Amino acid sequence: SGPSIAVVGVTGAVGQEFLSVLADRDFPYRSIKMLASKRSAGRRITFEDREYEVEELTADSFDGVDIGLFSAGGSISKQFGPVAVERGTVVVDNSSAFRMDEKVPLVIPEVNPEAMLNIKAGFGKGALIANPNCSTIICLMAATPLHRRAKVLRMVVSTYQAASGAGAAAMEELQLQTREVLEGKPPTCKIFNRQYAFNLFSHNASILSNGYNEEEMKMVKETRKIWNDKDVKVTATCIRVPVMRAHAESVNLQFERPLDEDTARDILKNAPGIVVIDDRESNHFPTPLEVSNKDDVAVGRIRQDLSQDGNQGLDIFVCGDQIRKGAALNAIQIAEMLL
Ligand code: 11C
Repeated sequence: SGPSIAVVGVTGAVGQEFLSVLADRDFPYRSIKMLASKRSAGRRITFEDREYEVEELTADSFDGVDIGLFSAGGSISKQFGPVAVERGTVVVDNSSAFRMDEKVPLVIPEVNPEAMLNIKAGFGKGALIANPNCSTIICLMAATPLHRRAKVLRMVVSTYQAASGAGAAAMEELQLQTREVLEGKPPTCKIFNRQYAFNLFSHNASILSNGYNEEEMKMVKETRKIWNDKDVKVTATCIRVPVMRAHAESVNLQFERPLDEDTARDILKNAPGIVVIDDRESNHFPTPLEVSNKDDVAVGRIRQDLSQDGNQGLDIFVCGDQIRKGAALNAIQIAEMLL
C-alpha cells in the first residue's frame, strides 16, 4: 500500500540519495519507477532487496504515478514537470525551475508547511511543489526558529559550499584532483575549469549584472518567499570549498526585538531538525564532516553580535548535509506531508 512513486534522475547524486532516504524512513509505497535519461536506461538498481531496471524518462512515464521526486536539472523539470502534473502526479522538484513561480509552494517542512496545505488537501490531483536551494534550506533551518521569536530584519550569509552541490562528477573530480596534486601531477580540471583541491573560489553559478551570482540571489529571493516577508533584507557571498558533501554557512542576524544568546541556544536546542554543537571550552563547533550523511543541521558559534546594540544581533555557524537535508531528505519530508 501507499503511493506509487517515480524517481526522476535516479542515477545522480540526489537521485541515489532519494533511494537511501526512502529506505531509511520506511517510506510507504506500492510501486517505484526508476527514471533517467536514455543514456542510463537499462541500468540495474537494487533497492530494498528488489532489482529495478532504469527506464528512459518520457511523457508516458507518469501514468498512474502519485508522487514524482525530480532531480535531473532545471530543463528536465521544465519539460517533464508540467507533463507529470497533467497526468495527476504531485511533483516535488529539486531544481530551480519553478521555485519563484507564485503558484508553486517553496517548502521546508520545519519552516513553512502551511504553504502546501492546499496541495495536501487535494492530493490525487497533479501539482508542483518546489524544494528550495540547499544553501537556503540549511540557513533557514537555523534562522527560522530565531526569526519566529525576534523577527529577522537583516541577514548576512557567507557560505562554504561542498562539491556535492555541483553533482557527483564534481565530487569525483575533487577526489581525483586531490590525488593528482599530492602526486605532483597537474590536476584534471573539467568541472570547474580550475584547481579545486587545496583551493577555494567564488561559487560557480553565473554572475549577474548586479555583481551577485545566481546562488547568492537564490538565498535572497527564496528566503523572502519562504518567510512570506518581502521586506527581509538578505545579502550573501557564496564560496565553493574543497569539502565533499556538506555545506557550512556563517550567518549574521539583525533582529527587530532583543534576543540574548542563551535564549537563542535554548530555542535552537528545541528546534526540530537542529542539533546544537556549541562547546566553547573544547573549541568544538559544527563541521561538514560531522554532519555528512546526517539528517540534522548543526548550529554553533552562537554568540551576540558585538557590533549591534541592545542584544539585537547574533552570529551563528551552520553546517548541513547538502545532499540530504539540502535536497533529498527535504523533498521526501514534503512527500511524507502529502500522505
Ligand atoms: C550548490 N546550491 O551547492 C547549489 C546547487 O538551485 O538547486 C543546487 C542549485 C539549485 O552548488
